[in-house]
Amino acid sequence: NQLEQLKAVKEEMTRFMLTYKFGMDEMNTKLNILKEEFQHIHEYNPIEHIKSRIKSPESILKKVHRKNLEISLDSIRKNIHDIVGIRIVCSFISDIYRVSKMIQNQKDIKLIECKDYIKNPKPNGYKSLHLILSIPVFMSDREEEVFVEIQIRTVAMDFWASLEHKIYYKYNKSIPENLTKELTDAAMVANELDDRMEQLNREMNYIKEQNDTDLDSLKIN
Ligand code: 0O2
Repeated sequence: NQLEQLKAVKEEMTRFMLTYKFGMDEMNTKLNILKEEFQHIHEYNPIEHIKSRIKSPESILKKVHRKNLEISLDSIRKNIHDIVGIRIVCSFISDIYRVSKMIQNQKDIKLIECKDYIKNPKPNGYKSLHLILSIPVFMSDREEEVFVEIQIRTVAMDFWASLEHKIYYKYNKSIPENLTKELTDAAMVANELDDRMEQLNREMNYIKEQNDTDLDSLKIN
């Protein structure tokens, strides 16, 4: 009888994790469509690359413990919003908001929470736009809303965050003070690079628009 019970729990866990995989697949399909269509229409791609992952059952349980949550699938479903994590890396800051809007404009996607660490960076210098979304997943006998966390950032923000993340874990979550200061300085440099690249991109677009207008007037004449 205990064996039967264990089998049932295992089956429930597998179904639970599968639902998140489907949610991730669906969101990735949506993002790839946006990416391809944008490239086709605007001859430009605001998305540099996309990475996605599903939290392992072990990390989910660690978070349950850290947040002192009730130990049940229902409580995990309600309270842990980053079982599916997708990171979108863009070239320019303006692309981040453009992509975020395109995602939120889709009818079946609900915005649950938006944390704008670009307008309000973390004290260490961390920047990114975080969206918690819910997306419906249709299965053979039910429909389920799945939470997905999307982090959208520039190449420079991503470069900084991945190094900071490595250092954070290397020093067991307490980074020495001199490194903290250097990381904050580096975040400022990354920030400055983003601003300059954005400006250059604006100038390039302006010149392109001018050229297009000149060409159009040539066609009319
Ligand atoms: P990992 O390994 O990337 O998954 P939460 O614990 O998610 O409920 P919080 O802190 O409100 O609570 O979430 P927030 O602020 O939205 O941050 C969640 C994720 O953003 C983190 O996930 C990181 O991926 C990223 N992040 C946030 N702050 C920092 C930072 O200072 N440096 C770096 N490098 N990344 C950051 P995890 O689960 O912590 O880590």
